[in-house]
Amino acid sequence: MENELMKTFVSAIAIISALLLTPGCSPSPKAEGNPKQNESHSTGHGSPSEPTPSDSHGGHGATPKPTPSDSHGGHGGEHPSQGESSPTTQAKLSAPANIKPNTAVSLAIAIQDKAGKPISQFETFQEKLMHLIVVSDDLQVFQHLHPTYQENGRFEIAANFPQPGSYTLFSDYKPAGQAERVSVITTKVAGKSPSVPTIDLNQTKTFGDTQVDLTFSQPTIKTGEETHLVFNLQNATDKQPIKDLRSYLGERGHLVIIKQSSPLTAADYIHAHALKDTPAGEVHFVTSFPQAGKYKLWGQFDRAGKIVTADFWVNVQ
Ligand SMILES: [Cu+2]
Repeated sequence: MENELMKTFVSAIAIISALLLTPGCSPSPKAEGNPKQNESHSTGHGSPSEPTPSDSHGGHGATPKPTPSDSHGGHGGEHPSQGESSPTTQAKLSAPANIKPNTAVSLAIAIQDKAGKPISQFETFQEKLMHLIVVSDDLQVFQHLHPTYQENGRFEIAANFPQPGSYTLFSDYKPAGQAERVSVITTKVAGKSPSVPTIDLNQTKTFGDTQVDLTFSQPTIKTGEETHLVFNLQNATDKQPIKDLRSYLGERGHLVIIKQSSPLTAADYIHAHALKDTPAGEVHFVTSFPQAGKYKLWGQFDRAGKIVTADFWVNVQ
């Protein structure tokens, strides 16, 4: 079955496009090319593009091991290792032409320079060569995958899209000797997307055996302000701090934040790193939010080998 699917790659390029980006460094980070190239896969929501931030981008990688005094997650140009003037890589997705919900599909992602030449050397960061965050455009579906590197710039991964509608894939990688990049690719899954559920701003939720309380350093989060986010993890049953937290991809936890937006772009994506040396059962992150709006957060933690994904919404003013 996989082979069959692979064969369809040739005729079935789901999209393209890609961009960029070195946070904060691109003269026009929002990418040329997206909307029109994706036209045939557009969502049908007909939403006009939002104005996009030209000056800041979800923060990556400049400082992989933030310390408590380190404002990370970064926005706004404090990226010492990201001074490239032309962040010019792109990701191209090959996927079956007609993806059905809840069906395994093989995806291939080709990383190229702007001229279409494969980039073939990558560096490992957070234990992987590529981190792929897949979200449905309504932000209800979230997956964190690690495609396998083949050769010649090509990564492969088996995916499964649980609901119909449009999806955005944030591929996060680090070409050898260069800054971490995030390229955005999109695809569409056959069928009508479910209606958008209401946004739940509750800060205490239970995920399986784990109750998670999310607290922020400020009562009201404002655009551009450094914000501490604390995930307090307890056993759902006895409300005691969990004692089985393990390192996940080299850190106490991972946090992906995406701004509700249409279309989603790399500027809407923030990957924050956990602070070290925080109390048992607590995982802390520091970031800032580049624009006002609604953001969805997914904190991921390893409890004795099992990944807990804790999602929340937050309003930023
Ligand atoms: Cu990852």
